[in-house]
Amino acid sequence: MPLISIIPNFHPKNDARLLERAEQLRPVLYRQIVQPEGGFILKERYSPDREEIRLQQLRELPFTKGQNLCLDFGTHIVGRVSLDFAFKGSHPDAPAFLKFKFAETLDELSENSAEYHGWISSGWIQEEYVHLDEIPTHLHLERRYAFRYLKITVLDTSPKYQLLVRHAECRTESSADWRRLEKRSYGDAELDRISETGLRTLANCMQEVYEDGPKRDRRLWTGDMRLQALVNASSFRNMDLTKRCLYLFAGSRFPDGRVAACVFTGKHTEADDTWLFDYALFFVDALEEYLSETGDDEALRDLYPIAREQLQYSLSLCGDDGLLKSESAADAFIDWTEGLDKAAAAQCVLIDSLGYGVRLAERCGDSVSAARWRSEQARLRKAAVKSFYRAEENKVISNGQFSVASQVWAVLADLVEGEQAVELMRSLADYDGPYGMMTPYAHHYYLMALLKCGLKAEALDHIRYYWGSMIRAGADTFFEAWDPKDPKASPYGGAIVNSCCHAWSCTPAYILYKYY
Ligand code: RAM
Repeated sequence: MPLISIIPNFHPKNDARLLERAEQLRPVLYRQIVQPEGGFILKERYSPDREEIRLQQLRELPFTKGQNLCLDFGTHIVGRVSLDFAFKGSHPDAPAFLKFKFAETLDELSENSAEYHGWISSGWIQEEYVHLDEIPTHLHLERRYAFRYLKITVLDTSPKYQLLVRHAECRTESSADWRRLEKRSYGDAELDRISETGLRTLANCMQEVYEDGPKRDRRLWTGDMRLQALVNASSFRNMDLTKRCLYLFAGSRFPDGRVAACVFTGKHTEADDTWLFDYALFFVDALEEYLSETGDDEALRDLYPIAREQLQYSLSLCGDDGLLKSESAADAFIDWTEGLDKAAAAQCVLIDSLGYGVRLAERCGDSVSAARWRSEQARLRKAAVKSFYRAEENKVISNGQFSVASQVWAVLADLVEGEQAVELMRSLADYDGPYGMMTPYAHHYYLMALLKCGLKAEALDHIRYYWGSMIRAGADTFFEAWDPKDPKASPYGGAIVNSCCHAWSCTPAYILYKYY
């Protein structure tokens, strides 16, 4: 179901002091020059059939109308591309007219953008049309791309000349400093590869903020940021980036103080007019997780009041029966699974966040809030058990619906505990019914629930099965949405707009490091 929120005359509440602090924390971007490692020619426009070419030959290879050249940069990168072109034959008497297509994966390379009719903007598809008026020429593309492959299609030259691609390079950008990373090995090639791929995914999303994906949406979402911050704390340790993102969320909010689901951070910082029930609460969790790593007093002082507001607001959406009202539960994200009933999971996110809130309040010496949230947590949990948990079947049912997300969040929020929780999580291992998980984001919380139950071997198997299958499908970085049984699945109505380097999928790098 599309997630589109448009609030007429929306004016976010900006706090100049907090935004100034975020500005001071703007990170340095590390850059590297990367050149293609190989090249090939796609035999047909949208087919994966290809003819390899040797890079040494490339400089002298003439291209003419209708031909294409695909450059392979060896792995997923994020940066700005420059190319040098020359010609063969008579002096060019007409511009060279080119189409550039940047693709994160081979599958994306052979997709036809004209066939995309989904609900998310096709503007995200990384394609450009370029005229070269003077040849030889040096072309620098100012736009930043996320890609491994660059396909250049020669739409036209003229009968008098052919085009030569003399040189191509990408100047990469990331705020992750690889030199800070200690070498890690799990003594197992597959796990090492999964960990490295997770770290590359995170690094390529670490720009001036934690972007959800450097291809799309290229912005800061709370749900993604929380997971990125966890992985970063266990790897690159750019703690100022986490702090900056927390300040950005705090610095531009809904007029009533709610933390927006995402923030635009271009020239001006501006909260998006999208609010998601669970995402606002992840601000609370992420703040507590950041403080437990840093003990940063300034951040605690500045941001605790905002975290408190989020919890108070969410509690105000619960009825006297201790249940979150249905319209508020529907405002939660949870996962892209079509038709998912979110009542149980959303309530559990709140129960879980109240625990983070209690720890924050204790850090601040706010014993009144700590006591209130402890008792609210118990009240909401009791109501949730009564309403959603079927003890005789050991299942959580949300408005008549069984879903993996409801079970996972029920375990994370201690609705189901001990042996029951273990049994419930074990029963999900082979689950293949409706309302399963659609994204690595949901699979992350599934892993956390397994680990909470002490099911370490099962969590490891799942990492190998799920994240391993992305690698087996050719991933250099982990994808936004992935179903091993349906590789073309997309929440947007077309895989061409899926992001194949998506921050919320990088967490095995953290889980392996922390638990194994
Ligand atoms: C998409 C992005 C982002 C996610 C939101 C809810 O637009 O994939 O990562 O957080 O949805």
